[in-house]
Amino acid sequence: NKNNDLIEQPNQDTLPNKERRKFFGKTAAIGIGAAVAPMSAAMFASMAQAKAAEAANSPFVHPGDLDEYYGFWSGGHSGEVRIMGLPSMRELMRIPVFNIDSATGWGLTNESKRIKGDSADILAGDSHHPHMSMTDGRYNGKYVFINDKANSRVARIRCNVMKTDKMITIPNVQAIHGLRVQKVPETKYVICNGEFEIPMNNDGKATLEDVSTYRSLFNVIDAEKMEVAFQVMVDGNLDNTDADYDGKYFASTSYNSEMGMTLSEMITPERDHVVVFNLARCEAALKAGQFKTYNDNNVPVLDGRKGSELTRYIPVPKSPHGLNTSSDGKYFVANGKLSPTVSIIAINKLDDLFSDKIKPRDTIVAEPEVGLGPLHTAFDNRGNAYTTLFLDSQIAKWNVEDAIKAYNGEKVNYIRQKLDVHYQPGHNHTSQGETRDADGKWLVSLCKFSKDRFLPVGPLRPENDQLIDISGDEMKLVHDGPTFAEPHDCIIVHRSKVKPQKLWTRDDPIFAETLAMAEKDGVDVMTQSKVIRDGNKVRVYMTSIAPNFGLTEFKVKLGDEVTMIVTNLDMVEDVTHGFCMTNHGVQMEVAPQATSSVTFIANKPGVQWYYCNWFCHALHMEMRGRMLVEA
Ligand code: CUK
Ligand code: CUA
Repeated sequence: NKNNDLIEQPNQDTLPNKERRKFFGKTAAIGIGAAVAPMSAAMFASMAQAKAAEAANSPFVHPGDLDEYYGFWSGGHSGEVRIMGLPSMRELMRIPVFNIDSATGWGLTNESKRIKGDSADILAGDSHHPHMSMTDGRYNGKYVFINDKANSRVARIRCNVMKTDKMITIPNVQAIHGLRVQKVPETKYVICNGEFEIPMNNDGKATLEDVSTYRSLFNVIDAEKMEVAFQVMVDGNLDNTDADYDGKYFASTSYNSEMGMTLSEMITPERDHVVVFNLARCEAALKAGQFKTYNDNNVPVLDGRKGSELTRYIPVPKSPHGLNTSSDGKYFVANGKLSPTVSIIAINKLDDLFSDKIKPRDTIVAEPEVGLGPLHTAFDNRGNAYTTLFLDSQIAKWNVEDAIKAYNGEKVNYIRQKLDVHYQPGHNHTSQGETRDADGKWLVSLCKFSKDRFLPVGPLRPENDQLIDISGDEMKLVHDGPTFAEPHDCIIVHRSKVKPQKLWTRDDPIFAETLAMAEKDGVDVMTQSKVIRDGNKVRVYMTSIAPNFGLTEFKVKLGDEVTMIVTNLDMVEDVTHGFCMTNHGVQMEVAPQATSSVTFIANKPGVQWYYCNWFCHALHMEMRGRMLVEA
């Protein structure tokens, strides 16, 4: 289309488009060559006008242009993580984590089952809090960690391939909820909260009605090894958490300090607390062997209950929820939920608190009233905080230093603006706002209800992820984004921090074990397609290069256990193949230069066709073959 070529012409100079053009191949090359007709003055003028009309911090990302930020969104009880482009709010990719995924075969392939490990049989999850690894308080683009509240798990996504590469079930706890990373000096630890209190031990032998043995644990995970380094037993349950910018303290909210078992019991006390954990003291206690183990596992559990040297309990109004560290590193902010306030804890007072020079409440430097139902707070780089008000369906923008002045009796209005959002926001997040690189450009409000904002789609509605421009004095709502159940939290990472590979490298650990098996079978998967029989186990090694599978047929016996090992030899970006064995519930993705494998029972006699289910070539439909099953 000539017109399109003309309109896109000014973009040809930008590298990403050039690269993409190359990869479109012939058609695009002809297109560029043919676009010799100069643009008319009128066309330039109208484009210039359109550009000028767009705000300085424009939410518009034109076709062919790339977003400035990666967003990592949790998928809630869909169990996944999603990659969004910001500010376009285009969904770029889904990363299956705790769920099973029909397209990629996550949860079906041998590689994904190995990564899921002891929970390979669990096919559901509830992911809430995605957070990227950091170096010196800045995103380092290496990993994104995510919790599974439903099955007490923590997983890691490796950002060079954007796939889940580790998953662990946390012992001694139920429902891993709040999760963050150590920010400084680097993400040595991932921290997360066990939310639901359970008996210690939870072996069914104690009197289960006796709640005095119920505990909630704070969990500290070695980020590289993905093993629990230690746990800390606390009083009360735990909800959300965050780390400081000094590498010294972690803080968690507790909404049920009284260990109530019913809703009314849980909201009785006037005050709950924030628990602050002293990392150096915890590590010293661990080294000194001052821990116990429970439930027949050997994970060290430190005692951080009231009176312990490892922790301090700071009373705050009842049922706090979100816990957010300000991007200047000065404050922990606990969000009131049932109280219209947020509690600001000065991090530079925590040394004195731990050396008992001051009382817990002396660390509170302000408790501003922000509105009804404050859940989470985000920060810009100009001293402002943005708190979601679940009940008011608003974002309250307030100034932190002014709130502190008001707490000290000065007559200042710390509230800058309240913006209606649609509706009932849970988390919000600013661009790079949980790091030193907070840039004060964008805020996302993850609204739990969309109600009338979209075409009705039946009783179940999408959520509404709203994009808000915060670069000026006033917050401006610029985009409504329907999303499927249920993003709880997100992070917004500048694209310069993330460098994904375009092809798999053959030495990737995700399929290393599969290649080791091939080597044992004497098969070079890059050059050979071969059937290895081992009793009633059959391993079928097969190459794929568009539009051919290395085998057009292979023979097995009814009841054989068949493992398909498919290697994609294509070196061309984006040419992913798939493997699907019809009528066997087996399918998987095989991206360029990857090896994937899946095991199933050949339980149907006769001819069973397999085919490539990722559209890869003009002859994609013909990319298929037969499994001949002899009865
Ligand atoms: S929680 Cu869902 S809105 Cu799991 Cu971070 Cu607050
Ligand atoms: Cu290979 Cu479709």
